[in-house]
Amino acid sequence: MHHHELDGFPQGFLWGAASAAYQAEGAWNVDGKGPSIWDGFCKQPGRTFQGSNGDVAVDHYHRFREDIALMAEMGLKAYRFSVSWPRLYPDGRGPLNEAGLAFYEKLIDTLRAHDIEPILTLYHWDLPQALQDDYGGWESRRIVADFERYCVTLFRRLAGKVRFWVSLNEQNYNLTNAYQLGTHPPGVRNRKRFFQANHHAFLANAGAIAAFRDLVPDGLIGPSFAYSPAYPASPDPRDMLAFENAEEFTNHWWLDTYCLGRYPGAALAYLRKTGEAPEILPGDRDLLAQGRPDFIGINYYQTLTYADNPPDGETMRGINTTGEKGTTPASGVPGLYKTRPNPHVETTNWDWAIDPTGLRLGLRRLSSRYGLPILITENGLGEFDRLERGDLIHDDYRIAYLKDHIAACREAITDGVDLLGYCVWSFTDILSWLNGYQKRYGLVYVDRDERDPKDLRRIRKDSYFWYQKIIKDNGGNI
Ligand code: BGP
Repeated sequence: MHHHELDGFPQGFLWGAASAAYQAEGAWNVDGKGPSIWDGFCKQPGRTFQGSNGDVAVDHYHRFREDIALMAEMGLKAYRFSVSWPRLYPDGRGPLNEAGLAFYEKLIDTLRAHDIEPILTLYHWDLPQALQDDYGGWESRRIVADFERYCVTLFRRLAGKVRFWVSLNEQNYNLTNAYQLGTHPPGVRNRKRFFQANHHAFLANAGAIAAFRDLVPDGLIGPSFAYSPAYPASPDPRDMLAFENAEEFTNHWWLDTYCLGRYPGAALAYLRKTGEAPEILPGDRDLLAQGRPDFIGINYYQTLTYADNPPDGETMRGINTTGEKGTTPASGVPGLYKTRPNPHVETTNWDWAIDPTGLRLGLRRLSSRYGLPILITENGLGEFDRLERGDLIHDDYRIAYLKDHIAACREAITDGVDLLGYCVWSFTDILSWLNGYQKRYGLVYVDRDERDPKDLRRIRKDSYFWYQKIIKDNGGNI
């Protein structure tokens, strides 16, 4: 639909920016923190771009006051960050490490002192290594109780200070990489194990949300989903079927379970036939039903376009981690679907489709299907940036990307979507898990590269000043 006049952004709209503990904090072994599965994984040869890791990252742990001062100057309304589980529980369980919690209390108090709303992510992939070693991490049901205990500690201690909570970040993307592609720790490639680990993550998510209801009655909680709305490559019925398969296996598998408490039927039936379906025990369904969130968090970067894939067709392939444009192979599940480039949209240097309309239609699909408010917990552009003489970064490509996506949000709001806020990924440049430091997302440049942390100086990009103005006008000029 073409609107003649657009609604404005609501009062109190959360204009935010986001980060994650492992990608920003550094201080990987400081103040009693235990190792996470990423601390070890990044140091295995060949795992990440040029062997980059988050030992130092952008040293947010020690520089958070400086970073928050930059947020305050920008007028940022919300900052999304994640808590590192092994900072609080070095062994995943056992006694609480008070020094770890104290860091987040200071961070939150500093944000609050500047009227910046904290959005706290409970889990952004940095599982305590001890739990991986003890019982295989997400592959064991024992994780459900340990995760709940960790979350309850945070609920009890921070209930009065934090209103917005994100449970699991990108369970779909993280566990697909961890158990299908083998590209995130623990580096497994086995679909049966994938669906079982993923089932435990659903139970953990629901258990945390159930506990939240008692302990943080005034708060709002939801998962963040890596949402790539699906397109069919053509109206050929075979491609249409592939598109439906992709929607069900890559989107509804998670979103239906979070929001409706059950797996989508055709996908579950298929997996029962292939022997890959998760084991669902009595009681699981009741627990899942208690996990209905207050909002759907989405991390939106791109749409994906799907075509028919015969039983001997393309298999799952990893992403482009070099920034050499055009090097991403087709990827798929034999017999279900495969990806195909969309000739109607531009791509980034990492081959991600640039598709603001995809954000609008994705917001509409979710809003209509689930009837929940939506919080955009991540959206942004990873690109090479150039630091020019005089400390200037002219990232007009990032401004164009953000502008078009914020405009799509406004269209979606006019379409009737209840949108709570929009977080740019990321506030400062940070580590990109597999892509090193050269794939930059920040509104603030950080002077470091893959091997050399240099002086980690913070420099405002052009996009920083642009977003400052958007916030000031409450998006009015978009
Ligand atoms: C999401 C993650 C983020 C972030 C972002 C950008 O998948 O939640 O942690 O990294 O994507 O992705 P990348 O760094 O791979 O470009």
